[in-house]
Amino acid sequence: MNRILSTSVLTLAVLAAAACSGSDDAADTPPATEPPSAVTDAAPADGPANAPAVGISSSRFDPTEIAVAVGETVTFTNNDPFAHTVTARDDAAFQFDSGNLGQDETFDVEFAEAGTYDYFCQIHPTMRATVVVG
Ligand SMILES: [Cu+2]
Repeated sequence: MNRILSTSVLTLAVLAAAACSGSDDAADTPPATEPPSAVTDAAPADGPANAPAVGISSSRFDPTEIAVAVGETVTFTNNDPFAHTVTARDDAAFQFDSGNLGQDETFDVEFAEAGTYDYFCQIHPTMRATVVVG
């Protein structure tokens, strides 16, 4: 009785070893090569000319500082549903004033000389920003 049982156990052990050796082959399979990475850095189509522009949204000039070359024209656009101005005056090196700009109205200023030009909104004097030319 004991002898028969131990023979059966040995047989099972041999079968198990054979099964293990079969699965070893699968482990040796080289990893799949990675697919070529997709090109994801394509730049979006260029918008209209790369002209310097400042938007006005939520009572803020955006950007609050913009750098342009001498002779460039900056276009200011009011995106708020209420009026703002784009104003530099009094002791400013270069004075300009848009007057009240309604929603979606624009105001262009050509900066012909190098310098740093601070401007503000007359209606909301805490709105301030700067154009750096040069
Ligand atoms: Cu304003």
